[in-house]
Amino acid sequence: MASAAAKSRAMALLLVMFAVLQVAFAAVYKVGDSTGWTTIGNFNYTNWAATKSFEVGDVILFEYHPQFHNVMQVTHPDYKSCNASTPITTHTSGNDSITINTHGHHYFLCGVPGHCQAGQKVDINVLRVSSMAPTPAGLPSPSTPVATVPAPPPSAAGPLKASIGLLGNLGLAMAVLAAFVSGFA
Ligand SMILES: [Cu+2]
Repeated sequence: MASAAAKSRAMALLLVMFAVLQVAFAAVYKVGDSTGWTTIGNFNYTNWAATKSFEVGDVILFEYHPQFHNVMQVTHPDYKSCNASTPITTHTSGNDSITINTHGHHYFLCGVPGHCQAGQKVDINVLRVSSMAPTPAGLPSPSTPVATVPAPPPSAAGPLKASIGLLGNLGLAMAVLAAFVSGFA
């Protein structure tokens, strides 16, 4: 008969394995593919994003000429109105890798005047159902106000539950979580 301590060690190991798997599964998406991040050619970044299934842990790569463009993560209202005056974060290297750490929408635009209006904006939306990745504990997620996410109905979803969601079975995940938590109780 396994002791509670042995059980919790096993569960901890399981979580580590899932974390490792997540690293292996994380995808890198270059925004605009071969076009990159630009206003030239009126690339449709909305259509580009619509063909992707983003997951937590994925890396969004913006490649552009830093003299002509930049990348700003912005709020939903600023995304809609192309307001570049109050960005959450700004990237200017021309080769910016941004790791998506949370579910929901992540709004990016080019802050150079006129570029967002010309379509240089993209919404990286990580759906809850498609994302079974672990959420790093203690990581702040200020960029994605839950209130702006229209879709899935609120559930008891939390970071811990998400961290074992790779099982693809919510019920099993909850059971494992319960065992894991009780192991430490
Ligand atoms: Cu630009």
